[in-house]
Amino acid sequence: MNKLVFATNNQHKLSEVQAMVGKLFTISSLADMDIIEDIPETADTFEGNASQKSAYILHHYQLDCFADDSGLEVEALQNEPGVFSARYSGTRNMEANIDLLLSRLGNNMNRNARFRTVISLRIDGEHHLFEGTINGIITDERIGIEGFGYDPIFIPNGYDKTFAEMAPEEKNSISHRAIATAKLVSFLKDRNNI
Ligand code: ITT
Repeated sequence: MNKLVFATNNQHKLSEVQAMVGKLFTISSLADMDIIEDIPETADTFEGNASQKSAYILHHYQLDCFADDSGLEVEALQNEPGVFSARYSGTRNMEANIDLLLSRLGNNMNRNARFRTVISLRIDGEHHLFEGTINGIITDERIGIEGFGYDPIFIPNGYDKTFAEMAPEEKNSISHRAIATAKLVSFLKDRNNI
């Protein structure tokens, strides 16, 4: 069994990625490795933050690993919340983060948005980046209870339901994280001849 360390404290991300890589790889989170500190995320891009998280774990713990930085970009809000998605309202409270986003967007007719993920992989002294994007629109109110984060207010293009109305398998087959993770897995399979 191939083991990989996913430098995240977000249990939802961990479950999504483990479901996507299935039996090919076993993913360990930071908690599984007894790493409990808050890892700095001070860059102003997803690429920068993902790279910062993976570099931190490599340099402090000498562990090959990957990290994901992700978030929601809303066109009419000049791509906010972006890298501030987890703490848009100044706290990690998702109720407050969604309330703030919906109130800033107000009745704006432009509801275009996209979720983006960048995965940074550190392996054998090399650094590789994998990106995934999904376009959609922001709803007027929350719909659905599945998923996490901004899922209740995001309808991907081509669908008539939010990510939070989808079963995990459905979201995991189309999401930004699914796209980036598929690139990561394909890279690792090629490299390991599996
Ligand atoms: P780690 O840094 O420990 O991985 P985090 O939750 O802080 O966990 P990020 O810094 O990447 O992760 O912030 C991403 C935020 O963007 C996340 O907390 C959600 O609010 C939102 N987000 C990311 N992916 C999402 C998804 O698939 N569905 C809904 N919201 C998502």
